[in-house]
Amino acid sequence: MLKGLQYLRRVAFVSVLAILAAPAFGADFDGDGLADGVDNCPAVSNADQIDSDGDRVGNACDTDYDNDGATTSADGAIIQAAMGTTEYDDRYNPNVDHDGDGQILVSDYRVFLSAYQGQ
Ligand SMILES: [Ca+2]
Ligand SMILES: [Ca+2]
Ligand SMILES: [Ca+2]
Ligand SMILES: [Ca+2]
Repeated sequence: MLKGLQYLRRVAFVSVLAILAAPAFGADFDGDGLADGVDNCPAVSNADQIDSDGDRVGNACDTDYDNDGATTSADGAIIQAAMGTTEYDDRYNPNVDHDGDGQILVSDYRVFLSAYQGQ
């Protein structure tokens, strides 16, 4: 009886190892279940992969709101214009809602700031 249980445990353990080691799955740096190669934010956990402006960079890490290739003060102006809004407001901008909670708050602004100051 105990032997059978140990066997099952071993099989389960080996299966998990096989899944983790399978090259097809690749590395998943942020642990959101999507391999880095297919993850639109490889360094930020965003299992939903929402990309509202369609530039293939997920909202969770896309701070280039005007899509000019860099995070600049122009992008800062875009998120500032939407600060404090919710998805029911006209000024709400889904592109700057990094956590996708339907509100543009300081938490979203921090994502912009860290990208802006980090360059
Ligand atoms: Ca990932
Ligand atoms: Ca995007
Ligand atoms: Ca920009
Ligand atoms: Ca938000």
